[in-house]
Amino acid sequence: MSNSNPAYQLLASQLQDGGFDIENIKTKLKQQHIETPSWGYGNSGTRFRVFPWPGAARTTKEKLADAAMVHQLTGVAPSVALHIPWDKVEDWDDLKKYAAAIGIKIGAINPNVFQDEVYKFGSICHADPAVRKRAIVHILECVEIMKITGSRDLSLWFADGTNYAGQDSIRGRKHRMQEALAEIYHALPPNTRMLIEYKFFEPAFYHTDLADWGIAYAAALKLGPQAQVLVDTGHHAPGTNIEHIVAILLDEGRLGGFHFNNRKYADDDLIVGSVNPYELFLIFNELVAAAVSKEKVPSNCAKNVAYMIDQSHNIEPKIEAMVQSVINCQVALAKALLVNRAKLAERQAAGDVLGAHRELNAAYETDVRPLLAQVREEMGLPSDPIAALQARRYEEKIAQERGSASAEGGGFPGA
Ligand code: PSV
Ligand code: MN
Repeated sequence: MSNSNPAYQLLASQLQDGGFDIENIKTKLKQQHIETPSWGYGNSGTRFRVFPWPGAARTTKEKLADAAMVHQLTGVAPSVALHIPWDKVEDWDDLKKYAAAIGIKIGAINPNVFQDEVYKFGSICHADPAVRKRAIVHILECVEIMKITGSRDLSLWFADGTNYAGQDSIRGRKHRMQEALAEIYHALPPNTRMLIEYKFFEPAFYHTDLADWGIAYAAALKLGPQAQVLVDTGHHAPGTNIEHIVAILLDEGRLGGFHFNNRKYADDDLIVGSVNPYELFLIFNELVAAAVSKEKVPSNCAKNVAYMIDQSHNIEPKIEAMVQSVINCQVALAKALLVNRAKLAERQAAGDVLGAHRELNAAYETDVRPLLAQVREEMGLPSDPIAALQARRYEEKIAQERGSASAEGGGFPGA
């Protein structure tokens, strides 16, 4: 284990002087786990155009192979989320074996109840019981898939809502949703979870049935402890204090997971931490604070959070974008681990408003790149995953092998 990097040595000695346990920090960074999404490896686009990407994955196995490459380069992305039916295969056992052979696990299962013609007016909130039934049957099929793949999380997002005042009964739709969720909840195997994702608008423009964390939380509370809230960072109105939501959900024991991405104006799947790295740091700060808290945080909530990326890249090289996303999450966690919590608590207790703020920002302003390079070296990984990706010429190789699939091929066809 070499400590040859002078920048790391300087940082390590500063941290030791500041009372930090550097080995513990490195262990936490080595244990980080970021799940990547299968749909981030296929073609994707906006409502205006899907640009076919050379080498974009065309099949579920190709998506798994790309996810395995991201894991090989970063060491902290050992699982991939699937979207059904986009990733549906005939032989699930075969897919599971293939995943194991290339060193990747199948993670969260995401049902899709938003693309069929029948879902024009919604799925589980639809006024027609036959449409609701169809959505429930599909989600129950996903629960069966989870049993084969060994997935812990059923990740639910509904495009349900209305476009015009008076279009449907808001409370009526709420009751239909709760009834459907209860039926699905009762089919969950033990030790699995239902993650309920909210989104404040789009595709519905007047009201969305699961618009915010309060609605998702109320639904989860009624269902039981296996139901938790999923925070997609892109699904908030500009200005929303996401770290506040994270802190509250953690404290209530109902934060189930994240869909990481970034947006400037509205949900648009930009690389997490690219527009607002400070926000990402503040989110990780709440997670670390809850994990190390001496006060009781219910049911080890912070330790069981599923960290997932939900991004479909349109103009960026897909593997490089995913590696960059994983790195940005590592940077945010590393900085959050460098918050001097004793000093911060001291400043807070003293009512030192700006002193406390500066204490938090001191961690954010630390250059953690030498620390992460050291962690990677100790894990037997390339110290610079992007340089390593480029040196391997993986994206060129898959572009030659796979060519440019049609815009419809194997991915998220865009909003
Ligand atoms: C919806 O915008 C969403 O965030 C949900 O998580 C979907 O499953 C995902 O994007 C892909 O469409
Ligand atoms: Mn999402």
